[in-house]
Amino acid sequence: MGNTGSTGLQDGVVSKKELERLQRRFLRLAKGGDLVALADFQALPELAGNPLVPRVLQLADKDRDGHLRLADFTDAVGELGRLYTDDDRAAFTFRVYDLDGDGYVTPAELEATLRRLAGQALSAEQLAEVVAATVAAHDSDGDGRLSPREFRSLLAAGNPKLRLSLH
Ligand SMILES: [Ca+2]
Ligand SMILES: [Ca+2]
Repeated sequence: MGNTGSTGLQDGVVSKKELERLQRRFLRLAKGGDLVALADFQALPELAGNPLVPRVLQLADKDRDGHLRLADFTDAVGELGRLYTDDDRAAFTFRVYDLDGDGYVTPAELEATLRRLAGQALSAEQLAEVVAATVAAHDSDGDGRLSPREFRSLLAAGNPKLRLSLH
């Protein structure tokens, strides 16, 4: 995990230099305008191999029109650059997994993201087992889904498959 593609982002921390490089990239893709389609971004060779990039870009697309403005993009990358502490990173990782943004990570959401991360490495059956076991182990209030606090405990358990890996 984690070695597919390279965004130049390290553990959620982006340097100013990397931000500037990505902004130049953006401007080239925008061809003089201010809008870039998410799909164009995902096709960039340095991002294409990273299974979490589509989701991170989707989070950045606040009005959900499938395009990013330079300001959205700069905000999103800047936010990654401000994930200094484990708490910051855990909160961001939670948002990546909480696909519908309702404040809980359900087994289906966990499965969808792990499917992206695992690719064909796990069969559907194995993946379902991993998800069921993972949720069971960390769902301390027994409601069948993971709250931010329960998700923290999952991240703290250190399953490398679940770490937010952008590099
Ligand atoms: Ca959710
Ligand atoms: Ca729960």
